[in-house]
Amino acid sequence: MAGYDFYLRLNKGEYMISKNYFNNAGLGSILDKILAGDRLSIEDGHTLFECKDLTALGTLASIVRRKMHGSKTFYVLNRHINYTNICINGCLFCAYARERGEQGAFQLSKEDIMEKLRSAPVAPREIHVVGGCHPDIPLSFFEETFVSIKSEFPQAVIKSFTAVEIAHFAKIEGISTIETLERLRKAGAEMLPGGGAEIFAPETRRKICPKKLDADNWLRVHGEAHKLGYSTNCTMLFGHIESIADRLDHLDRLRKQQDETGGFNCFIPLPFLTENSRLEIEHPLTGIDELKTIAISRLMLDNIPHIKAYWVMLGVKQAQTALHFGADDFDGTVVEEKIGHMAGASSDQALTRSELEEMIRGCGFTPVERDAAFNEV
Ligand code: V47
Ligand code: SF4
Repeated sequence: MAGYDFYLRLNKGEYMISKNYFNNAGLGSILDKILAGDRLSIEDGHTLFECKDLTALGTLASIVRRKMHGSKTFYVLNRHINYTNICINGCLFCAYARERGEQGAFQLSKEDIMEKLRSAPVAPREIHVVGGCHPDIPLSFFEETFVSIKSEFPQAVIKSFTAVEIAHFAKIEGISTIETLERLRKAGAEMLPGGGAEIFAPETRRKICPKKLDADNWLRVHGEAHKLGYSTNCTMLFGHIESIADRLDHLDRLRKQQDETGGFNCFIPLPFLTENSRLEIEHPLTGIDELKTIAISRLMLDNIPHIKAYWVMLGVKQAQTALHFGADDFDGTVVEEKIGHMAGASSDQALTRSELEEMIRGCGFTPVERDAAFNEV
């Protein structure tokens, strides 16, 4: 394979690319594909995971990230609302869920939700609503709540319910997931968050969340949402008992779904936090593995525009580093978060606009405030 050196100038980033260096790291042909804009195969994904040269991986992911977004790093003024932790699914990894009547179980009323929104330090542009699969909260509760939210916070986009919750509501109401999505859209929902994807590979999924909606149905609900005009996000929970092949299978399924229905806006790689979990983990996730997985996600998901460095789960410092490994979004103010913090997240509950901007600038990027759909504001 020919070795040569060249400068690559991309949207305010300049890279000295030595082909010999990438050849020696075993990544020469992958560099060629990336520069040509060609899709990476699952085999390429394995080569990337096997590569020990973290700097080479980071450079490849940064090339793609710079081509797509230059030095911009996005953030949003958002507010999370976790409306209940009562859940019938009992996923083994989950530290958040409780059974009804169990100590620590909670369920917010419509007034509780409105009060939380009113007390947010700044008016949110994105309201992220997710919770457990509660046995009997009717869909009408959310329809009424969303109508009130939209009338009091018309500038905010409601990003609500994982595909798992959508399928759960459909089941308890005896209606289709399409009808569920249509009713929620009419009430004001515009986006679906990416949770509930966990890991798609059936055998591993059965071990970590046997009662949860399966991969095909998770993807089907997102496809239906895309066709109804929702834009949606997607996630992958990694660093538990899954294999590298499971991670690559997961990324490949998301990429195929995106080829078909095209509505995924952002991918969020979620490193597994182990506190209060019933899952036994043999090899705890390392910081290196987190960065590699983020970089490889950027490289494999050539058709998903954004990769989120979710500071709540990664921790702020690792989220900053992730911006040099392919991530271009820093999520947002969040204000109150329970899912990660009940699992041992050591990050703060909230960040302010100026903290977000300072952190982004501090690692050499340009902060850009966005709305929920990634339009610059
Ligand atoms: O679905 C649960 C994960 C997800 C743990 O769409 C855990 O913009 C790590 O999906 N350690 C919910 N992760 C969070 C989520 C999300 C967050 C921020 C933004 C968006 C978006 C989506 O959290 C769950 C599950 O995959 N999770 N427990 C844990 N112990
Ligand atoms: Fe319920 Fe979600 Fe926790 Fe699973 S991960 S137990 S669906 S709250």
